[in-house]
Amino acid sequence: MKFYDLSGADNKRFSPFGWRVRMSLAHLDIEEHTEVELVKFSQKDKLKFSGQELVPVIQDKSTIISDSWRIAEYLERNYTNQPTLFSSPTDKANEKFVSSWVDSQIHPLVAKCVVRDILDVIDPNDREYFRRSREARFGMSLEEIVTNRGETRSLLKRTLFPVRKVLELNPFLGGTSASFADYSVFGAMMWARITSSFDILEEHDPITDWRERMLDLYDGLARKETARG
Ligand SMILES: N[C@@H](CCC(=O)N[C@@H](CS)C(=O)NCC(=O)O)C(=O)O
Repeated sequence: MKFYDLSGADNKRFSPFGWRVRMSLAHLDIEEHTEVELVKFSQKDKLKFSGQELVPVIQDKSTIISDSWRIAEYLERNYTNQPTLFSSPTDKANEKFVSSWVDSQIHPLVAKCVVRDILDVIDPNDREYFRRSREARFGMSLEEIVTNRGETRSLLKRTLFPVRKVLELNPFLGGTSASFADYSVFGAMMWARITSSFDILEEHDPITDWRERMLDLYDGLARKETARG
């Protein structure tokens, strides 16, 4: 299987959606057996075969799948006898809720904290495209987007309230072990960790302890990826 993941300069893998897939592959114990093809913003030609322009993508023999949710469904269907990423149809429906909530409510706030810093960790050839596309999306300069990121972090803390409530009762969003819901929230944390020295979580937040547990999973897979100090 080949896994196409976004990369910055120095092979930095910071895509939140890429992290969902990477953690799912590790969950199913196939991460180490997967060939990784890194794709920079200016290397979209590498994705032509998939008929679209976004990473992550996986190619498994003749099967080509894009979109982290659809990839996870495929992996669960084909690489395990027993469903574990989404343990039951009810869980799966709830995990779709969580991943969509992260996409719509958490990612915009994380972006408002780190989008300017991303510019520094991507390939110099990608910077003009990144600045232009993100400034068009937000309707202001990258520098303006991240002004007041202290306030954005407070809003993020309030928005993460439901995550905190689950983690007060369970070590993971998946209950006793991590599931796709954990990988969805954690992807956002990795996005910030690799691209920025600004910590998007405040000290003494129980979510920080969960983040440490997630960094330790699968022999410290995520912790091994260099954080931006
Ligand atoms: N819904 C997709 C979203 C994928 C996505 O937005 N990927 C971003 C990287 S995080 C991308 O490829 N961006 C390329 C670009 O902005 O040019 C998923 O869950 O995989």
